[in-house]
Amino acid sequence: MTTLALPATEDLRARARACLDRIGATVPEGDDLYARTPITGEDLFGLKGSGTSETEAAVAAAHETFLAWRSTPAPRRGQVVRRFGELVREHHDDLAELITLEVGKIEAEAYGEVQEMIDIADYAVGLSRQLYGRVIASERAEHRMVESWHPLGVVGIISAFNFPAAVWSWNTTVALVCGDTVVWKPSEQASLIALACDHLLARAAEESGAPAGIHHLLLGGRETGETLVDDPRVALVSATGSVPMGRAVGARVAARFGRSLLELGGNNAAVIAPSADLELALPAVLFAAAGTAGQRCTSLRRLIVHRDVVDVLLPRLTAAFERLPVGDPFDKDTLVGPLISRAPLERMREAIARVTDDGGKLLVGGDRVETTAGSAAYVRPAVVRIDAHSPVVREETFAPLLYVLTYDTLDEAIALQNDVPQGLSASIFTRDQQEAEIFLSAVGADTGLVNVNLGTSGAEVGGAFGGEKETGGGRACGSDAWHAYMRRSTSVVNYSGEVALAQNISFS
Ligand code: UN1
Repeated sequence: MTTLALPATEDLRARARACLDRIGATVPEGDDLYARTPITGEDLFGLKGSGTSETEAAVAAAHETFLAWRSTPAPRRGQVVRRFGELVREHHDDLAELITLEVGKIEAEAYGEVQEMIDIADYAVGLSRQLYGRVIASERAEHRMVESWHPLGVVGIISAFNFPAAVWSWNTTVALVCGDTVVWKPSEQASLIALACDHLLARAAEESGAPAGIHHLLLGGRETGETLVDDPRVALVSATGSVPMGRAVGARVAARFGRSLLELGGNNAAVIAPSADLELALPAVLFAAAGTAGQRCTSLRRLIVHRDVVDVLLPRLTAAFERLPVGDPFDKDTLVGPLISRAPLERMREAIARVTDDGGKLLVGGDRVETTAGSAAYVRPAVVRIDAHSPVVREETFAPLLYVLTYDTLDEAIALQNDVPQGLSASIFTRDQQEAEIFLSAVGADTGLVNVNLGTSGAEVGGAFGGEKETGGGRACGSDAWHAYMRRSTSVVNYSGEVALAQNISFS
């Protein structure tokens, strides 16, 4: 087996510097935290972080700005997002390159992530003219009942490394048109991308006449996040990350009666029914399981295959996994880049060890790819055949590890899909319409995203994105997810000139 040759960290540092220069962002150098590239696993820059007093000052400034921003007409608020979208288009290549450099996504996927930023910006601009309320029939004569939506306040965003720019954009573009201001604590593993996004938004604000204080970036770790989460001026905390993180954030925010929007782990399954078109299912499964090196919250973790097709599907699937090119994400032929760090590699190996102890069988992959850079974490995507009821299947391992389980009846497949604590995404591959409808119905998959004849990942921004159970219940992106970023008021106007109590009460 040959050793994977990787570029020199020195060159990657120069590339990162050049991207940031073209974008116009400056790096606050210091030694509080380190920007790293997973391509070699080595540090790029030492950074200055935000301490407690900076965090508090950012929230105070965001709150101060909110008091004026909330009265700016929503279509005008949309102008800052429109300009932001233009700047993202202009710097599409630079942002994508930075994403590849800092989180290791292959170029096509990094480019796609920036496209997702553009898509949500377009969506939010349209939304800025559509923050509709309702008129509701009043039970009283000559009374009008209306529902209005008003800006909520400061939105605190805590984002993960795996969608370092798009998930922030989902939250920020929508929050801004809703009249909120934003304080963002990105993942420590994606500070450079955050600096780039923050700079482009600041430029958009300046060029569209919006106040600079609508957005604040905090670089830092857990402590910075906790200060943000506990601040009563932060009306909504939108957090993406692990279930333990969400459990802690949700409880702390609830304790002060704040609102939270949680996008946590997934343990997503695809069902391969006997009638499935395997030509369609195979590439979809491959992308969902091994794309982004298995580091999407929507990544496919469990393949639930009908017993009649498993022997046909498995050899083809394992052969396809075997051929997956793992390597430098800047290499055009690479489909699987590095893991973000050594930690998920270790967790993947532990999971494989547990599975094999439990009677499961590793069919392909799972071995670390030797590289010229010792700290990098490249792994061959793995497929494991395992008993459907093995406890390890209920856990999410954030790495390219796919469990294959078998089933006999659709009811059993649905029960298996639902028998995990997480509830983000599920799909079924079938040509049987009745089966598809049942899978989508109230007695079907219990996830927030449910697909037919496509994989579990790669949702479009137009729909509401999020999931149930330990995934946290939040919804971001399109549809009516903007409601989470606003406060609702119900108002009744009496134009009858008379006293009329609801429920026919007489009080005279
Ligand atoms: C995530 O992994 O946190 O649906 C977000 C998808 C992307 C977003 C994933 N649009 O896979």
